[in-house]
Amino acid sequence: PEVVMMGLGYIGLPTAALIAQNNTHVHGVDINPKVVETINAGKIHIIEPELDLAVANAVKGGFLKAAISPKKANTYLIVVPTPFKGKNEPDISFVEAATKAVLPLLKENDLYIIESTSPVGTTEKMMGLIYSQRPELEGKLFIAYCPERVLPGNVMYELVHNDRVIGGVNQASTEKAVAFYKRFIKGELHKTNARTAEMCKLVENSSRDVQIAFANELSLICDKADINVWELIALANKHPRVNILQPGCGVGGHCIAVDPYFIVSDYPMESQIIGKAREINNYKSFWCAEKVQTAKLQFEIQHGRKPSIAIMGLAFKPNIDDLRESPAKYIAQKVLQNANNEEYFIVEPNIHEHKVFKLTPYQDAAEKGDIIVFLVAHKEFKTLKLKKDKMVLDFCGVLND
Ligand code: SAJ
Repeated sequence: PEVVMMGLGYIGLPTAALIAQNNTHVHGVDINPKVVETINAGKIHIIEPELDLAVANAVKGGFLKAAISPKKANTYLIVVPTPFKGKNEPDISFVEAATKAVLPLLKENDLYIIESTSPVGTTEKMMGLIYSQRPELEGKLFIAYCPERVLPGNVMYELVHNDRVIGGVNQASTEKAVAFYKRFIKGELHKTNARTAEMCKLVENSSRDVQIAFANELSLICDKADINVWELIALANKHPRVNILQPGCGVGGHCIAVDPYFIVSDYPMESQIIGKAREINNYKSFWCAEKVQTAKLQFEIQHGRKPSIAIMGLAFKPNIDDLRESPAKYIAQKVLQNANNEEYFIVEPNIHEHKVFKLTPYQDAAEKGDIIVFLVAHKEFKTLKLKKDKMVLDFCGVLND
């Protein structure tokens, strides 16, 4: 193979398929034998539009093969997860393990690229690790960091068309990495150094988190001030230089709710706003769960009986089936923990079955629930005609569109 892809997850697999589509042999590596088996059968283990066809074609054409260990190649891409450990500390052990696995295979002039979201300094750290084990290669490898910035649900398009930031540990590495990505990517390729590229990825997601926190803070203020926050934001956004995002039931997913901590844990004194934004966005979910509790009591006082409650949406954002790090799921769990013999209907139109939640079709839940709690602005909910006597808690603005 020409390329070894370490990690065949949400980013690694689409990237491997894209490279293979360009008639380049890719050897994909994943520690999970089931994933390897699935891909070699021309199938996929994640849900992403158009990915299934891309992988099926790449495998059928013989350009993509998966295995549990790497092979000799010219270019090595590290695209593995960087989760947390302990108290919001980034854990780069997967990046380290993948690097150790390719270490013995490296030869002069090879290109080694990290794409995984990583704390600042990780690329230099891995360079140190590589050269400590292979001193004869010192200065003879090209080493770079190039983060991805694709939006789940639109990965196959954005992989090709988004601009990319590429930072080498030296000029020659940057140039070599740019030449590599140029073969597959139509977006512009912006050159910088490795540390700036690492920080750039973290800053992009932190910027969005901070902006959402501002919207969420406004939603709390408006709740007290008896002002419709959706109307308020729409009006404020009529200003030519104001562009406020939408409040919701919190921030989820595996990027925006995670990456800011990579800055906060390394620069705790300096990252005041970034840290506070995380707190505000986390608090918003807790606040929503509390609001449901209050609504239940209110209903009981008004009607002299217990309400039934429809929880609308579990995914981490609209129109996807991904529940990872989902604030809606957290709120649903919290509300169910507080259950006191009320009847609950849990809705997630993008999922057929769930091992914990018993799911109800959204129309039934909206019909039967006394209290309707909108957590995710799924498109299905926008067309619902709710009866007048319903008590509605719209935390995601689905009725204000
Ligand atoms: N959200 C709001 N209000 C908004 C927008 C979003 O509450 O106005 C919430 C969503 O409901 C969701 C969370 O924020 O819970 C994150 O959703 P998202 O659509 O903003 O982002 P992700 O996590 O799907 O993808 C992000 C993207 N980053 C940016 O937009 C800066 C994507 O480009 C990155 O590639 C991705 O993170 C990643 O992998 O890092």
